[in-house]
Amino acid sequence: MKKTLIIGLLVVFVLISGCTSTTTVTPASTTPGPTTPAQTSTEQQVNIKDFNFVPATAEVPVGTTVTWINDDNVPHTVTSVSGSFDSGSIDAGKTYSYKFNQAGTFEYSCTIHPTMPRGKVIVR
Ligand SMILES: [Cu+2]
Repeated sequence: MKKTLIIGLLVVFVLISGCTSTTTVTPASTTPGPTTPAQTSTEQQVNIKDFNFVPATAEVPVGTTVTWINDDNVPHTVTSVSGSFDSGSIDAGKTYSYKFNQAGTFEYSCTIHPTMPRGKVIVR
């Protein structure tokens, strides 16, 4: 009587330990995957407010889409000094987006208001 109980307990114990051991034997693939900075599509917002580009200088990673939002009640333009992009007239409340696929420093101005301080996008 007592022997069978002990055997039964042993069986149960073996079963439990067997179960736990199988669950813990999960192939631990601890090979640290190479952190490849894949082409991330980030976004940056620049507001045009009170005849200013805010922020005046935006630093972004390559592949970033910059969206300018005209918060003034007059039209503005976002015109690259080097000629790589030109929004044309952005009406009040409207936006213009441009994706920067190359590293570099891109200065831009508003052709409607030449006295407006220039803006700059630094792509890294
Ligand atoms: Cu303007």
